[in-house]
Amino acid sequence: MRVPVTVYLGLGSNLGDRLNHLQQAVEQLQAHPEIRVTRVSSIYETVPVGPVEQPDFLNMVVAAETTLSPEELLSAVQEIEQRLHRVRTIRWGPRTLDIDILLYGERVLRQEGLTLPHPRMEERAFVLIPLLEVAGNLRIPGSGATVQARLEAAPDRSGVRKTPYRMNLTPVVG
Ligand code: X6L
Ligand code: MG
Ligand code: MG
Repeated sequence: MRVPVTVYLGLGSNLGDRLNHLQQAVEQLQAHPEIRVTRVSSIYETVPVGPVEQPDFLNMVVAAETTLSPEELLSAVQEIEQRLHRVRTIRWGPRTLDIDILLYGERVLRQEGLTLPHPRMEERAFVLIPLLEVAGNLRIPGSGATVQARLEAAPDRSGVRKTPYRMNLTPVVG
């Protein structure tokens, strides 16, 4: 039996029915037999960061426990992205659903296709603001910085606005 690990996932959508995409994503994560969603952040509307001009995002963070390995978790979230019709065209371009593994327990990993902690999370308010809600005093593995400290230095803070949208976490018995 594998010991469950606490993971944090960053979710984003900026195409189509963005809220529905996030809701479907959380439901599909929860439906996975080896993933238990434990906390969901508020939902934020965020100005796009990066080199591509694109629509505003909805972003949120979920905390979960999983017995999947990092690689297995990556496959699971990529399957969910595919089911939500993610099409990979422009790098860093618009997408129906993006699920990033931000943190996998205390693990620091540099593999092709999977870097942990997520390589850009420490400078992105659209990740750090919702992460702070679900992981208050956490220190980021590797750097040892707190989420709060990184947030104070994040350049895109003014582009992150809390929405009144709320994810319903349907409890799973068992
Ligand atoms: C130079 C080159 C400067 C690349 C910045 C920035 C690359 C952001 C990738 C960059 C660069 C990213 C989201 C987003 C994206 C999102 C919001 C990325 C991946 N995803 N903006 N931009 N929310 N607000 O989820 O983060 S593209
Ligand atoms: Mg992303
Ligand atoms: Mg991604």
